[in-house]
Amino acid sequence: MPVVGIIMGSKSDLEIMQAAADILEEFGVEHEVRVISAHRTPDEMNEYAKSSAERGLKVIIAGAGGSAHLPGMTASHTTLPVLAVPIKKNSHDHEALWSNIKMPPGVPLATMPENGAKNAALMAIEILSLNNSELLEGYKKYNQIQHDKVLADDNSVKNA
Ligand code: RP5
Repeated sequence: MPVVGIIMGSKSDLEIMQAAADILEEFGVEHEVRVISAHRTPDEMNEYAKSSAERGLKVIIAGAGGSAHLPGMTASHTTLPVLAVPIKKNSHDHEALWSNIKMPPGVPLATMPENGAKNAALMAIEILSLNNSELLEGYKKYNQIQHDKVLADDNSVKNA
């Protein structure tokens, strides 16, 4: 049964959002991937968000570009934590980021960096780790590997 829902406004967002699925796969976290558009399929978005907790999801990762209403509107319809990934396809585009961080007080949305699908998945793992010691151990190992790689890189650079 999936515990993380990865949703995106368009299949064209998958090239960015795949990084979230890859991380969850690496950690063995069951997840589902869906294309759900706030504007093109608004009823389906409402239904997805409203049924998410009772279906067993614990966290939702929502990516969208442009006016990027999907993450915020999903957050409005569920008590689950929603992690927004503002999709940025062109170097001058920042509207999705602005849209996601401009939530009104009272409706929280955890907004990741632009195209930050990897961090969204890691944050989902942090949330799930609060009640899952095995996952927490895996996450600590992941951080240790990152740490050791920087030390190895430092060694290789300073001794070059
Ligand atoms: C947004 O509009 C989607 O999240 C996507 O980033 C953007 C463009 O969608 P497509 O025209 O590629 O379907 O709703």
